[in-house]
Amino acid sequence: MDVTLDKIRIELVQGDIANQPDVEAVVNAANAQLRSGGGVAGAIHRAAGPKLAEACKPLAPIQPGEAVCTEAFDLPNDYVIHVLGPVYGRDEPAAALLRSGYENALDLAEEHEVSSIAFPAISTGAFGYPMRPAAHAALGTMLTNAPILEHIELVRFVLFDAKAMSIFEDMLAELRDDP
Ligand code: AR6
Repeated sequence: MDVTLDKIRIELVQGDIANQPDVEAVVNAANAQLRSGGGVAGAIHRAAGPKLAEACKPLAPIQPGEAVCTEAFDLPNDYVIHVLGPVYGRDEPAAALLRSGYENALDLAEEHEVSSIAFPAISTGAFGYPMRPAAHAALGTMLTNAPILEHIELVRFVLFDAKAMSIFEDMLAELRDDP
């Protein structure tokens, strides 16, 4: 599914965030120490190689809602933007922190004059954020920011399974019709 809003194309695809060769920046659902781990962070660090962990070391730790940018090393992208999402039920206010994470990633991408960026569904795995409100925060932040983006033309959400994909599709349709 894709939708164009204020000249920004929003794409929803099912797949692997570590295998998106046609976007300039990929977003990592990071941990505070910016180390490898399970889920997205594991896939990104494995594909990028050990230099990514080295590049991350001096930037850690980060706080929920923050984002930092590194090179992408062996990944087929130019940049990795590492976002620490909120742990659901612990880091509050959860929705505002999740939105800040997405917004800070967009700001960094704009600073680096990136035209295409791919996001995973931040916080919805190990951090336990329910998919529907997470999709609302993720897509809502894109819709709010679309009019002020200068360089970004494509925002892709890479969803891991069919359930997440269908929740994001429903949410995008809802927000498009009634922003
Ligand atoms: N590509 C796209 N989406 C994926 C992939 C992938 N390769 N792998 C998992 N997902 P998570 P979080 C989905 O746990 O909740 C890590 O261990 C997954 O199904 O990666 O922000 C870090 O080290 C889920 O919907 O991120 C942190 O400690 C979503 O991506 C912690 O987990 C996010 O799952 C971060 O937790």
